[in-house]
Amino acid sequence: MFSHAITRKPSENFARGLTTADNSAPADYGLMLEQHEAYLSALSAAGLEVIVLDPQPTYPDAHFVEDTAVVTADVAVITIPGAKARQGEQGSIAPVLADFRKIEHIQAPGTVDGGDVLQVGEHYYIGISQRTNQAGAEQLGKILQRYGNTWSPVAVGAGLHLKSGVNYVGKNTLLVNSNFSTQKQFQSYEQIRLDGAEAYAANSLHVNEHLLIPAGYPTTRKQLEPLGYQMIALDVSEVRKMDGGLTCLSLRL
Ligand code: CIR
Repeated sequence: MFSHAITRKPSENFARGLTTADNSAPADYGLMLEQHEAYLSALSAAGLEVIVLDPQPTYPDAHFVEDTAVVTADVAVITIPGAKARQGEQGSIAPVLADFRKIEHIQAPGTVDGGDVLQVGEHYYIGISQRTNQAGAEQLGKILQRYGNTWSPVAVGAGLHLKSGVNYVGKNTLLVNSNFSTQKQFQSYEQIRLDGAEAYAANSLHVNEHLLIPAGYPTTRKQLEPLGYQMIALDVSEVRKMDGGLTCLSLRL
């Protein structure tokens, strides 16, 4: 069970963050704040105490706090995000996490984005992507092993992060889009496979007995219903314009 979530209010210049999306309308700050507030309420509804850090205008992507750390039951590993423009975001996360966990650090030249790290029980899948390099994955894996966990690398061929395409929703089940459904390591799980038009919904967030899902994906919602969780659908249009999703906006602990 998670008891806390660490989040950060988006800064006014959040639309200057990194994106590959082809946005017909630029991301809107007012709407982004509304969507972020709704996200915070959903985390509270899932039983979490929500910590909201101040905006960090120096880093327009800094509200995507998930990328700055990997938190397990015993340790918080502070990352070095893979994108140059984001390196430095992690500095202000470490002291917050130090209140809850022992702290370890990824060292250069290693880079890791938390969005590439998928936890299933005590095993961690670490995506090797444009953001997480081999050195970073190996460092993280070694730290996780020291704390009694296991890990394995997964090549992220498409999409920004590993968790852009696959998430664990409990009950031995992965929510997975076509970028990862045939991945060998994921064949031993039950899979809820998302069709092409709903591929984005793979970035849903399982917290305690709740499932936060992006609004507008009716087929995915139906596929998830048998799991029996309380589902909360959230509009994340402005988050998506900046290549983000529901998992990226918080660190759960
Ligand atoms: C970036 O490109 O780094 C941000 N605009 C989006 C990060 C999304 N984070 C995540 O999926 N964990």
